[in-house]
Amino acid sequence: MINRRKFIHGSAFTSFAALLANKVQAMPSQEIVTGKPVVISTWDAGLAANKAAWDVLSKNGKALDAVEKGVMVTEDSQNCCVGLGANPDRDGFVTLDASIMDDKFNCGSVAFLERIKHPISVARRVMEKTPHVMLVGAGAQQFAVAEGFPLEEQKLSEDAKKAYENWLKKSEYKPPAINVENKQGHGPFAPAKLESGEWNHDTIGMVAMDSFGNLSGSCTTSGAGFKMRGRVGDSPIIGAGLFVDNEVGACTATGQGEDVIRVAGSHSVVELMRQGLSPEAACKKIVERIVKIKGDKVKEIQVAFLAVNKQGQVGSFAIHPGFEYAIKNSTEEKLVKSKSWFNPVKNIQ
Ligand code: SD4
Repeated sequence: MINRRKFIHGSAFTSFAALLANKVQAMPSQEIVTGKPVVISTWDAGLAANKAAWDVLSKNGKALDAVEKGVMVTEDSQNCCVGLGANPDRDGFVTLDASIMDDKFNCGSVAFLERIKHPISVARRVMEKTPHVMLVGAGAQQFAVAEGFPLEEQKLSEDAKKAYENWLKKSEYKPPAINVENKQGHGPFAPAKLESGEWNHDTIGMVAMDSFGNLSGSCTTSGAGFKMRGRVGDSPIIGAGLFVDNEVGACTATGQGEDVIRVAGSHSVVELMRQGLSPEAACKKIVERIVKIKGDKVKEIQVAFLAVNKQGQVGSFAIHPGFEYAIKNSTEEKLVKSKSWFNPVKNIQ
């Protein structure tokens, strides 16, 4: 169990006022300007996902196809907490959320979907084949099966099984304290350390600009581990976990979905970019809004936004240090550490 002292950063502070006083962002804003096409996605799983997206983008493919193909890699991965092997809800069932949005405000999503391997592709079918934007639960599953998606057996990964058995001992839905020193847990979304030693996350959000300059985005997740049955996060909610306006830019979110939803996070970031803010500045403003709303409780949650604007400028901002994103274009392929509202903390016992 992580010691509470571990997330109190540096000097002692006990109140929200003190928290505000300690807020620092010393780093100069050096946003990455990329050529098109470009793809960016959340966390380190984004590296593999970006490769698949790049296969599409580098052949003058559409951003929409790229963001679907990209996150399918993550949904497929046995070592990942995004797809069917992920942490279950508190009743032991894996329930998945996903959304997709193109350059013409077409969008589709699924939520509380069980036993389907590629929720992102079901979300795309919702967008393309139904008059609706969102299908949930049994209805989403029924639609997926009718569209030819196989109904899989739920098979928790070994890591998820262990985590669930461990959770059952107390059966408490209580976010673990944040340890900003390691891969910086983020409430109930603390990254899982896999047997392989890798860290993993339960969400991937991806936005891309293709060689025609068109934007699209996708977001797919198993949501919060051991959540209440029926809980849906921000990822399938257009405007919260994902938003694309082809005239302005695109944004995706990760972290505590409830806090992303309450500020219509991704939509708010895009609106600020419309007003002229850079992607990083826009992400920062919405993080600050959440920080203000949460007061002292901000210590317990992580939220991060990742955005690209129409000029190919990329930026992100998180509440806590440790959020990273993967970027790929014709000249580079790398993980970038995000700036954050809290300072990076070193050597905390
Ligand atoms: C959710 N935003 O369901 C997702 C979880 C997440 O990294 O992003 N985890 O609230």
